[in-house]
Amino acid sequence: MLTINKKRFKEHFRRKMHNLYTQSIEEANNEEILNVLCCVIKDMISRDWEGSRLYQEKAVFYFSIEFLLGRQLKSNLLNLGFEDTVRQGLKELGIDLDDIMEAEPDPALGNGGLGRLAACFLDSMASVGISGHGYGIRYKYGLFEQKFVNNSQVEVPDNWLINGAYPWETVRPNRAVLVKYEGNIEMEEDEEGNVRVIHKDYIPVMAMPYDIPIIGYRNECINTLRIWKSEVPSRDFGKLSLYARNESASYEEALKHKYYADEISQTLYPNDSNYAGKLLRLKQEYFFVSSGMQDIFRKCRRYKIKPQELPDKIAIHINDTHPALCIPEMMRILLDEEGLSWDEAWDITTKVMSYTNHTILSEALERWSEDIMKELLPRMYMIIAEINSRYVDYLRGKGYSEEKVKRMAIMYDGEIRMANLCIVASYSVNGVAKLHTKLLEEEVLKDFYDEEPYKFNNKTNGIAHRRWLISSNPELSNLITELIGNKWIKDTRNLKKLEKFVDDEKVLNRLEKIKFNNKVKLAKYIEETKGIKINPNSIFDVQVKRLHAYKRQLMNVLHILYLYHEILDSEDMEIDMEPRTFIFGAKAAPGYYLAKCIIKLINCVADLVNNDPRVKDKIKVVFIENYGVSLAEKIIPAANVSEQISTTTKEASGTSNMKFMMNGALTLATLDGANVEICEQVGKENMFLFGLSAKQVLDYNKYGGYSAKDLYHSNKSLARVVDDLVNGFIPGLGKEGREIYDALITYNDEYFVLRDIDEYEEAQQRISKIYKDKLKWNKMSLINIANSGIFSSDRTINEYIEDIWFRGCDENVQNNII
Ligand code: 26Q
Repeated sequence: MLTINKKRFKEHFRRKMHNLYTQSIEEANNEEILNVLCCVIKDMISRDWEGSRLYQEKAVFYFSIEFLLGRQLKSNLLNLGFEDTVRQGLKELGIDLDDIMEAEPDPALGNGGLGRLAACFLDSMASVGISGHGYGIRYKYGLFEQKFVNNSQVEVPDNWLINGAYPWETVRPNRAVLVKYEGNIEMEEDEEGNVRVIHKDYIPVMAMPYDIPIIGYRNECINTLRIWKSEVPSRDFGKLSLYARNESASYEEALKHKYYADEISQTLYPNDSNYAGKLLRLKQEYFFVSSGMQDIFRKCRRYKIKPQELPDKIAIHINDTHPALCIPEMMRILLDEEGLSWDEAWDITTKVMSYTNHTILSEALERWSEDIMKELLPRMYMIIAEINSRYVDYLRGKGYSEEKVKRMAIMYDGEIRMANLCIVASYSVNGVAKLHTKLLEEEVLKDFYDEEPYKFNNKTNGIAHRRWLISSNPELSNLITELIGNKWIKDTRNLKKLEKFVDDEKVLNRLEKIKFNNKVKLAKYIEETKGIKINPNSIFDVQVKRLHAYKRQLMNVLHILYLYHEILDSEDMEIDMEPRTFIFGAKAAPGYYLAKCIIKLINCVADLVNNDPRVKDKIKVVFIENYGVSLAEKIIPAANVSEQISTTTKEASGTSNMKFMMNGALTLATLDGANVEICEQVGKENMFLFGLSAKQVLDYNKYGGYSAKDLYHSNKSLARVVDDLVNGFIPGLGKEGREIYDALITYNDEYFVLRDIDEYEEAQQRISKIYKDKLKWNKMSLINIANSGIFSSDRTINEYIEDIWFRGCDENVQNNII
C-alpha cells in the first residue's frame, strides 16, 4: 500500500514548487499550486503506474469517443487515502485544499450519460483491480460552456487547457503513432509471390498520446486513460515531413496539411442523440481507433504476444458504434502487417471485440456513406465491404428472404450501418438496462437476436459510488459508516444493512438534517450565482440531464404552469401545497432548435413565477446554467425529488436516476430504462410511478391511435397551459412558444407529453402529500439509500468481467482479479 508522510510531503511540495516555477509557495497562485500538487502526486504513484502488471494477465481496452471525467484531485486523494495528510500538510504551508480543488478544471470531454459512464467504468476497473485502460480523444475544446442571454442558451467555447496543459496528464512523444487518411490502396507482389497491400499517397497525421492515471481505491492498481492529440507529423518523425504527400509541395500546402491535422482533435461534437454524417466526425473516429489499435499491437509485439494468443490476452470494448472501426482496423493490422489469412484474422478479431449499444433512437444510429468511407479511409472501406459480402453470402446461404438479408446487411443502399458491423464482429452485444436489452432483442435488433441469441446480454449501468456518494456527500457517507461500519465502501451491497434503521427516528432525523444541510449549501450557490433566494425547507424537485424532447423537460415545465394557474385561481391565492423549488440543469445541442426553445420557455416561466408576489414563494423555478459533472456533485446530494420522466422505451438506462437514489432522493418516474431496476429494488411503494407502459408506447407507434388534438380539446386545464405557449401569457416568450405548440399539437406530440401529464400531476400530488409526513418521507429515503448498492459501477464492471471480457478464461486469471 502506498503511504504518505506529512513531513516528506511538505518537503517534496516545496522542492517541486521551486523546480517548476523558481518561486516560493507564498508567491504561487492557485493554478500553480494545483499543478505542483498534481506533480507531487504523480511522482508518488509513478512506481505503481502501469508497471510490469500489464500483460501478465488479460488486459481490457475500453474505446470511447467520450470520457467525462470530472475533476480528479478529490477522487484521487480519496482513492489513495491521502486526503487528510495532504489537507493538513497544505494547511501548514498556508494553503486551503478546498480552494485548490475549486481551481481544478473539469474536463468536459463528453456530452452526457455515455461519456460519464465511461469515466465511472475506468474508476471501477481500477478499483476492482483489473488491467483496464481507456482510449479516447484529447479534445482541445470540450463540451461548450452554456450561458443564458435573454433567457436563451448561448454557447461559449470550453477552453479547459490552461496554458495548453492539464495538470494530470503526461505526454508520451515516444509513443506517438501515424494515422493515414485518403490516398490509394495498391497490391504488390514480392519475389516470393506474396501479395502485399500498400497504402500510397495518404495524408499522414500524427497522434500524440497524453496519459492520465486512473487510480484504484486503496489497491495499488493504477491504470491509464490514453487520449490522443492530432498533430502534423514532425520532421523527425520517420521519413515524413510537412511536405509528406509531395516533396515539392508548396508552403501553402504544408499549412493546409497542418490545419487538416489540427482540426481532428480540435473539438468535441456537442450532439448526443442525432446522427449527422459529418466527415470530420469520421476522421475523429478513425483517429483514436487507429492510434489505439496500433498502440495495442506495439505493446503486444514488445511482450512477444503472437496474434493467435490475443483472445487470451486482450479484450477490446466498443462503447457505442463510434469506435466501430476497431474491427476493420484490427483486420487491417492482422492482414497487412502480420500477414495472416482472412479466416485467421477474422477468427481472432471476433474473439476480441465486444460492443455496447446505448440507444434505440433510430435517428441516433450511425450510418456512413460508402462514398465518404471510400474516399477518406480506402483500406477500411475494402475490409468492411469484404466483411459485408461474406456476411450477405452467409445469410443467403441460410435461405433468408431478400427482405431479411437487406435488413441485416452491413452495407445497403450506399450506406454502412455501424451497429450491424459491430454485432456481426463482436462476441458480445449488450444493452444498458433490462428493458433496453429486451427492446433490442425483441424489436430493434430482432433479426440479429434470432440469428445469434447467445451474443446478447444485459449489463445494467452503474455509477462510481466513490465519486457520487463518498466524495460528493461526505456527511451522508459518514453517517452510513457510523451506522453499519465501513464494509459498504468496498462492497456496496452492505448498504442493505441500513434497513434495520427504518424505524429509528433518531437516524431518520439525522438523515433529514444532512439533506437539509446539503440544500442550504446549494441554496447558497444559487443565490450567489443567480441571485435567486430559495427556501431550503421547500421540496427540491430536480431534473438535470441533457435537454431532449424524449426526456420531457417540457412536461415538467407545463406542470409548473399548471400549478401557477392553480395558485392564481384559488381563493385568496392560498392553496394547500408544500412549497417547491423546481431545479433544472440541461444543455441543448447547439443545432437542436426545439430543445433551445424549451430552455427559453423554462427560463421565461421561471421569471414569471419567481417575480409574481401572488405566488408567495410557494413555487420557485431555477435553471442552473452550465450543468456538468462538477455541478452535479453539488446538486444531486441536495435533491428531494429525482425527475426521471422520459417517454417509456426511449431512455436506454439513465444514470443520474441511480446517483439521486444513492443520495436519498425519491424517484418520480416512468417505468423506463433503469427505473425498472430501481423499482425492483425499492418496490413501487417507495417511488412515484406514472405514465404509459412500454407496450402502450410500442402499440401507439405501431398501430397509431394517438391524437394530441383530441386530448387538447377534451381537457380544459391542459388546453390552458398549452395555449399559454402562444397567447402572450408568458412574457419574453416569442416564436419559441409557437415552435413548441406545433410540436405538441400540429405534429401530434411525438413523445406523449399530453398523454402522460395528468398522471404526472397526480404523482406530483402524492409527493406533496407524503412530504408533509416527514417521518414517512425519511423512511422512504432511507430505503432508497439502503437498496442503491447494486447500482455501483463496481457491480457492473464485475459483470462485464465475468460474462464478457474474461468469460471462459483460465480460472486462475479470473480468481486473481475478482
Ligand atoms: C454520434 C454521431 C455523431 C455525433 C455524435 C454522436 C453521439 C454522441 C454522444 C451520439 C450519442 C452520444 C451519447 C449518447 C448517450 O449519452 N446515451 C446515453 O447513454 C447512457 C449510458 O448508457 C444511458 O444511461 C442513457 O440512457 C443514454 O441516453
